[in-house]
Amino acid sequence: MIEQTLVVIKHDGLARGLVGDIVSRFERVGLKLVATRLVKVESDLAEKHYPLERREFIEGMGKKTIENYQALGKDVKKEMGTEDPHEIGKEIRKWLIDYIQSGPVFAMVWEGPHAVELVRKICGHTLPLLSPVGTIRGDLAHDSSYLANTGKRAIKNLVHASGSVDEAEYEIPLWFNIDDIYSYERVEEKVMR
Ligand code: IDP
Ligand code: MG
Repeated sequence: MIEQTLVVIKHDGLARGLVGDIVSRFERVGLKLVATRLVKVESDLAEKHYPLERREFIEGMGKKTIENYQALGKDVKKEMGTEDPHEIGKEIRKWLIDYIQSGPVFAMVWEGPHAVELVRKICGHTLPLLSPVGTIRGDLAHDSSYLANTGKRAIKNLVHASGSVDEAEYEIPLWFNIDDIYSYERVEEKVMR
C-alpha cells in the first residue's frame, strides 16, 4: 500500500505565505517528502498536466459546475453559454492552465501508506466552501464555483493533489526526474513496524 502522490501548492498558496502550513499537515500525519521543486510552469507542462484527452476529467469539471449551479438556483446555460459538460469543462481547463502558470508553484512528491487517498483527505473537497474544517481547503480558502466561473477563472483552492494512483503515476514523471526522487527512512516507520 506504499504509494507516491503529487502535490502542487498553487501560486495563491505561495503568494499568501502558506507553504509551511500546508507542508506541515502532510509531515505530521507521517507522510514522507521524497521530492520537491519550485517551478515556473511552462505551457507544455500545463497542457500535459491537464490533458485534453482525459475526457472524464474535462466532463467531470463540467458536471460539477452544473451541479453547483443547480444547487445555487442559477441557470448554467445563461451564465456559461452552454449546458454541455464537455464544453463547460474545456472552458474551465483554459482557466486552470492560466492559474497554474500565474506564478511559481511548489511541487512535491509525498510517499506513504495510502498516500493518494490520505493526501486527498487532508486537502479536502475541490470546492473550499464544501471542504470540512481541518482540511487545507476548508481551513485556508473560501472560494466557490460560482464566484470563480462568473470571474472566468479557476477556483482558488491552494493545492493540486493526484486524484488516484493512476493519476499519480501519470503526473509524477511530468514534474520530476526519477533521480530527483529520494528514498530514506522516517522514524515512524520503526514505531509502526
Ligand atoms: P481536484 O483539484 O479536487 O482534483 P478537479 O476536478 O481535478 O478537482 O479540478 C481541477 C481544478 O480545477 C480544481 O482544483 C479547481 O482549481 C478547478 N476547478 C474545478 N472545477 C471548477 C469550476 O467549476 N470552476 C472553476 N474552476 C474549477
Ligand atoms: Mg483533480
